[in-house]
Amino acid sequence: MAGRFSRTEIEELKAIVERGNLTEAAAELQKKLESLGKTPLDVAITGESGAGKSSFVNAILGLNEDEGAAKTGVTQTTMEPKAYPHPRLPNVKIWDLPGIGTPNFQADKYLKQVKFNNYDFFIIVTATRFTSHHTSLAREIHKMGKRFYYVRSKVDNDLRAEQRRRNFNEARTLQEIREDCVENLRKAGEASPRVFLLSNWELANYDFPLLQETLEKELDDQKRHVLILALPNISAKILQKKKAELQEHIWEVALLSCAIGALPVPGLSLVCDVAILVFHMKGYCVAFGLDDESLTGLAAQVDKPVAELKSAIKKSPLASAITKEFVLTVLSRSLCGALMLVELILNFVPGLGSLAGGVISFVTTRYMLQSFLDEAAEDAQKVLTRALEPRAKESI
Ligand SMILES: Nc1nc2c(ncn2[C@@H]2O[C@H](COP(=O)(O)OP(=O)(O)OP(=O)(O)O)[C@@H](O)[C@H]2O)c(=O)[nH]1
Ligand SMILES: [Mg+2]
Repeated sequence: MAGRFSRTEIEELKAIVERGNLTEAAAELQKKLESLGKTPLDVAITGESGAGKSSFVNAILGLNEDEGAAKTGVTQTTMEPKAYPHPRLPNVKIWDLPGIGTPNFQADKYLKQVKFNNYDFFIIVTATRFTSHHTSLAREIHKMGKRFYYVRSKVDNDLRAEQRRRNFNEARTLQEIREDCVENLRKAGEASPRVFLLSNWELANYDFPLLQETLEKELDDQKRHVLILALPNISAKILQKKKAELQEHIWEVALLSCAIGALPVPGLSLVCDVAILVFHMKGYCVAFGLDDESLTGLAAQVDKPVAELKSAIKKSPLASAITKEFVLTVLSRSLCGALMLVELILNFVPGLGSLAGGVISFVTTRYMLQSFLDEAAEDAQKVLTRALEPRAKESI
């Protein structure tokens, strides 16, 4: 709820105004928020040739086979890892590593060659069975103090083949594949194997959500934040996660705005720092795929006209339309609601009165970002629903 203040928020607000040195507080908050947005995340995808590494890179980044995507179906001969930056978050890179299939494969040499230290974690992919190449690689990765995850790709193929059988049961087939993988891994020397089954064509299904949750649990706070924002917008659950993650940082942005707003800087907007709002609102749109590039990519993926997806957007503008002028217009509309909250908080914490400028900034920023986040999340869900709807001719 936009109008409610938590105890922590009020305590932080009091602390920041009581500390007195607002320039320092603003600089500190600015640094914290900037480093959060710029934290690098480097994910290495490895496995034998044809396992579906390049397809996984494209699926995770939401790239289509045309511009910027990793080439699939072609045999790689190079030993150079290739970086695929996230199309909108340049600090996130997925690395397509060379195949590991050569008969004289040596895990330690391979890891040196691909500069293992550059990656936050490794995903080891197979489309068939796991062998000693995979496990020796995993052991070396572990020795280097890094994490790895085993992925079994192309399960859509396996399910399709099994569907022809009379007693087909999807859950049972998946369980059989999982048990088979675990057994291969045990035989190849892995003591406690954990395998994620997925299809690069249907990332929202099978074990990808579980892999994603596991990664979130095992990454530190900053990297988790970056990972969540970089995830492809393929399910309602991912959209909710993004919303919660962005929401968690609203009050920090508002505190920054408070510290700036309380400073007697001539010429600075009295109500709040508009540039901060522009920056974060644009960020929300990009995270939710409410920008031209993401919508065009999604339209190509689901084979629908981009205008059809755009028509599902009801409330928020696209990232490119968020300008200072746009924010000022919304501000003048929201000011009444925000000022009522200012009054509420000033009555609630009387000592804050002396810093009315900062408090107004805090409340207005928080109010604006919260309302915008709610609307952008709602629109993103509408776009997703529209993208996943069966096409008109199919529903006849
Ligand atoms: N059905 C199905 N096919 C897939 C999947 N992932 C990849 N493929 C297909 O498998 C083939 C190999 O995929 P790539 O992504 O090129 O494999 P790679 O591991 O990058 O191969 P190299 O670059 O040779 O090392 C391509 O024809 C893909 O279209 C999947 O999840 N399901
Ligand atoms: Mg490849």
